[in-house]
Amino acid sequence: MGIFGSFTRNKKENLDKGLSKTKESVFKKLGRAVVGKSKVDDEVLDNLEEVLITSDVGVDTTLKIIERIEARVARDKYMGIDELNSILKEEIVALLDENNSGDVSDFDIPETEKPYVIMVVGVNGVGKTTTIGKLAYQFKQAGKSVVLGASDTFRAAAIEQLEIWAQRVDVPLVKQKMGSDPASVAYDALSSAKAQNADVVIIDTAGRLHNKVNLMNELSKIKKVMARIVPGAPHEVLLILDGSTGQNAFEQAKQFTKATEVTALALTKLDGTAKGGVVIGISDQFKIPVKYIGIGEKMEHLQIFRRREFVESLFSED
Ligand SMILES: Nc1nc2c(ncn2[C@@H]2O[C@H](COP(=O)(O)OP(=O)(O)OP(=O)(O)O)[C@@H](O)[C@H]2O)c(=O)[nH]1
Ligand SMILES: [Mg+2]
Repeated sequence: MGIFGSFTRNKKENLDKGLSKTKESVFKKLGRAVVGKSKVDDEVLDNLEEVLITSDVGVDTTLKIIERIEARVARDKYMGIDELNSILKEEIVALLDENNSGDVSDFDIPETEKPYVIMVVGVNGVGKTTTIGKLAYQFKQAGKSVVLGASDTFRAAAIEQLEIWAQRVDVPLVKQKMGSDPASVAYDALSSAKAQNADVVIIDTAGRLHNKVNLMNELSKIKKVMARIVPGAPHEVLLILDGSTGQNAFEQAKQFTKATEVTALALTKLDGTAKGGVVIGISDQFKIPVKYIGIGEKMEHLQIFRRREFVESLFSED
């Protein structure tokens, strides 16, 4: 197995640990849902529905999952309680596979776009800057050269925070003074990346401006400027959502995707919350793929969202 075996094992351990609060809560509830039962009947299905809804999977996605299990019980005539867990996992993975193409294979970027430009958006405090730092780390590990752009010029602390990440990961940062034009910072960052022949540029943006219209105008202005320097940029607009806010993350995704074009989602802070089920709901309800999940504050605590691994981890006891 060599290093790959232990590498994979570490990732699984990180995932299990990161999801431990959700796992614990889901498992407790599942246990209660089937207590004293030997087969899956209507009462078990009702209880299961409640387990999924109270685990922040969301009503629509929960109903789809229950329908699938019902159909299966009807087809097979009998389903023992001991089979329920593995069938639940199977059906959730199948559901998520339905409206999504394959998982992203790894921290990678298309080689056809150079520099590949990622613009990171989301409301304040969701984990944008932290996710950028973690992404820079992963891309660098994968042998890519990375440039960061501090287009959140709204607060001085925002620029400093990105600067700390740039130093930690050892990648160049392009910044200006607080209060300067975010589009101008993006312009500089892309120009610098081009001049250095860098592989990836990641642009931080402000989550809070005076109001929402201002924010959306700002984002479209940044985009326009980017496309002037690198045709087709931004290649990716990554919306960050705070998973620990459960159904609020859902609402934010709805509002943001209505107001601006988003191409990928990242759900952060899944450690420290029992609301991890929200990833399943969001992955099912939005056409936009969940690409990354944040499971801690450290550099290595960002993972590619892999449906099967995620579901497997969430519904397994250890
Ligand atoms: N536990 C945990 N904390 C996280 C994770 N991601 C981000 N955080 C923490 O969440 C807080 C906010 O993260 P930021 O990266 O500053 O969020 P932001 O969206 O850039 O915030 P603004 O710049 O204020 O809009 C910080 O304390 C981070 O350490 C995560 O996956 N797990
Ligand atoms: Mg920030």
